[in-house]
Amino acid sequence: MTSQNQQLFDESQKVIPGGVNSPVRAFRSVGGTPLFFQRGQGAYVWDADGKRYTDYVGSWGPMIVGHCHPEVVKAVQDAAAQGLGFGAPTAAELEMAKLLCKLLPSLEMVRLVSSGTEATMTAIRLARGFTGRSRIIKFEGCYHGHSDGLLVKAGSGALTFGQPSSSGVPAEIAALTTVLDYNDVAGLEKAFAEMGKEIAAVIVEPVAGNMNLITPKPEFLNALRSLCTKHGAVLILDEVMTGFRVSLQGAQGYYGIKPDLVTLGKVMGGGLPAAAFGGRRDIMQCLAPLGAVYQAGTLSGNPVAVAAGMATLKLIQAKGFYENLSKLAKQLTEGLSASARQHGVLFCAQSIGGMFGVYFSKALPTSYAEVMSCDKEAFNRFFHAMLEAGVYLAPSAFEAGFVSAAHTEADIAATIAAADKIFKTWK
Ligand code: HOZ
Repeated sequence: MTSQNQQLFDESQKVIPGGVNSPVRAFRSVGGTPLFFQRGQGAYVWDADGKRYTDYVGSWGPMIVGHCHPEVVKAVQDAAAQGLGFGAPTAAELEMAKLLCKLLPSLEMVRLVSSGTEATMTAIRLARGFTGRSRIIKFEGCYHGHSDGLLVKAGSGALTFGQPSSSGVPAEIAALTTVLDYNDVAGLEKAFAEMGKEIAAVIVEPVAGNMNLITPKPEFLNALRSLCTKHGAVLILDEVMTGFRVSLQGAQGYYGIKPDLVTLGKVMGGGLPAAAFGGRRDIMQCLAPLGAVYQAGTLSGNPVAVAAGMATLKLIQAKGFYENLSKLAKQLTEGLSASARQHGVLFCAQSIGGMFGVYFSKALPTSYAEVMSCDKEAFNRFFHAMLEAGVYLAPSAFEAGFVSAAHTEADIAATIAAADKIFKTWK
């Protein structure tokens, strides 16, 4: 009998390109039929065939308190009952702006938008408007949404399909983006020495989470900060993924680095479309209606999305929240690594806060090149075996994984046991 997932996928492909509304969902990297989800509760999701999975994707990061947390659902219901959207200011947006500025000290002012792509795209425009310069620097394998100038040697789905630079991006636009190697201080210094006066901004994922997971070397973060300051370039930390994920103060708090602009999304929307960018007051004041840099959005600050985000931001401020989250992620990666070691499988894993990476390689990768040399086929086999065992990992070797506060130690132990069974007979 054809599974419901398969039937839905067959039909979807007739009316939706590739059958999906975002490329990595198509399972092209790992092969097979994508799951169509019916519902989620806590740490679990159920597919169209009614099969339950322990979820380590968490909607690609937002579900930090688990699916359908009662307080988030109630907040959404209450907000929806008051009006789905006004396209006008609300008190709730002000509350969210104040809370974001309180939690992230680098935010002196913030503007709400609807997606991470919008946030990064506008942060770049703002940096260009502020500096009067055009060139931007990004790092190979980092993903900052799908605006033209940022889809150059990008990570996530772009990387997954071997097309890190998208067709449709004019060469003239791509030429304004300089791509360097992540964690390469010498490369960064050279770029600034050669064209420091042209550089409007450097945009970086402070923990790279769209080419699997790569942590930053402290000297790399220091060089980013000092070179941007020295040359008058705007340092944009893209914390869409790491914001409220690696710690309550994001990666900037975790590593103690102060950006000029920050982009946020995912967790701050609690699963609904809310995102933001913000930072130094003198830069943010260049935005319309105060300044000449334009940005707008009918859905910006949508009250239902803001309600979901605020309820989530309230929950993550609970005492011990990040200690517990980090402990769970660590238990997972340490347990998987120990099992692989015991069975002689070339595998390693690491976590930071509530995000983690698993690699079929001898050592933890620190660069794009090292991620690319991990055994992708081994990951794909592991992915499918885990899926069979009821564990949902990101369907690509180039995406980070996420745990939520709804995962229990028993969930983690069951996941490790499932992997152990697979590693035992691994060839
Ligand atoms: N860009 C997301 C992964 N890093 C994927 C989003 C999606 O497919 O929903």
